[in-house]
Amino acid sequence: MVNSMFASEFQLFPTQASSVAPAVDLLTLFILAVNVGITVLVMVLLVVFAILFRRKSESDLPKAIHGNVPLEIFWTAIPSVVCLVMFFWGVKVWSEIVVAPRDATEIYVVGRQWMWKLQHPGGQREINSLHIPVGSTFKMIVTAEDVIHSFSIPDFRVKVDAVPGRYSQMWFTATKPGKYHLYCTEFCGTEHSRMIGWVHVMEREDYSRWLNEQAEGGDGLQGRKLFTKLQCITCHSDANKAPLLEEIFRKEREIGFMDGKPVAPGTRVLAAESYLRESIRYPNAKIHRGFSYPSIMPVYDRDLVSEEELLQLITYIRSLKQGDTPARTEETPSPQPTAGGEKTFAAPGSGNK
Ligand code: HEC
Ligand SMILES: [Cu+2]
Repeated sequence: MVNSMFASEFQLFPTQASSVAPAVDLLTLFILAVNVGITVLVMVLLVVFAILFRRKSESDLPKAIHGNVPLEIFWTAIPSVVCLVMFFWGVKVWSEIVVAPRDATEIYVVGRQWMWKLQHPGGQREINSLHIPVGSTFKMIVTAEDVIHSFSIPDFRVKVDAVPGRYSQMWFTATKPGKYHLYCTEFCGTEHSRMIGWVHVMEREDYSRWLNEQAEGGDGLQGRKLFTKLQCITCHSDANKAPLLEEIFRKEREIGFMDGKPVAPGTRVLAAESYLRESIRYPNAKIHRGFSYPSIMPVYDRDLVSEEELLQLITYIRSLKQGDTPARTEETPSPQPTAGGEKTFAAPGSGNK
């Protein structure tokens, strides 16, 4: 909320605008109090002792001391206890911040030089701004297109690194309507300092209005277009060629190969965002059971599919209901059985031309 440099708005602490903010502040204040307390104590004793035990005459020689066990135990035990309190308290607050509640609404965040791109589950997209309603829980799934960035909202006391090739998470529940700063807090190049934006926390009615205004196009739709454009459809519309992707999100998928090696029957992985991402970027990392290694699926690297498009594809796959796979538009090569009995297929366009 601190929007100007006027002294009247000067705040020692940022506004507490999320559900975790009070807990974070309390811990911070505790650590600060301990630090200030110890510093003051040491300084005062320094002066007092310098006066009390100063050398009073030339012949004044201090008594030699060879250790003091009780004293040493005392000054080891007390700081250890204080540090352990900080540690366990820190772990408690940290684990609250890290583990998102299950009912959180997911928002995808992509950082790139030098902007934040955000996508709502309904497909609404924003750049350098985030609109959310007060009182609802949101989970950010954060990644980066190019270099490491860091997504930070100080008034919410949350921050997470945006790392290329990885989905990091964080969550928050905004508690006060208002406008809050959004920063990149990892130096990411010349215009790093401009990689900023606003989080608009709105009353529920305002938020629904905003959502409706924004709902054109949408990510699912973009994803669906890509699904055809990138030829995913040529394989993924026929269960004999490739697994159907209907309703696979957050389901357990049985795999046959991992990193090129066969795995025991019944080995399953959860088809969450990272699995879908990996399946598209590195099809050979895990092969769906019943399909051969290496996968016939092309590697969709960064030149073919940007991080943003990848998220649109994932949004589309998430939304794909039973029987929803669009009809194939192109002829595709037919399956060629191999000696092992497993099916292999030619890549689209390579066999029938
Ligand atoms: C040449 C055919 C082909 C094309 C084109 C293709 N795939 Fe695949 N895909 C497969 C096959 C075969 C598998 C199963 C073997 C494996 O896991 O790699 C697969 C697996 C997957 C999986 C994992 C599914 C699961 O159940 O574990 C996902 C997700 C996926 N593909 C998405 C896509 C997307 C998105 C595209 C387009 C950008 C695409 N595929 C293009 C053939 C294809
Ligand atoms: Cu950045």
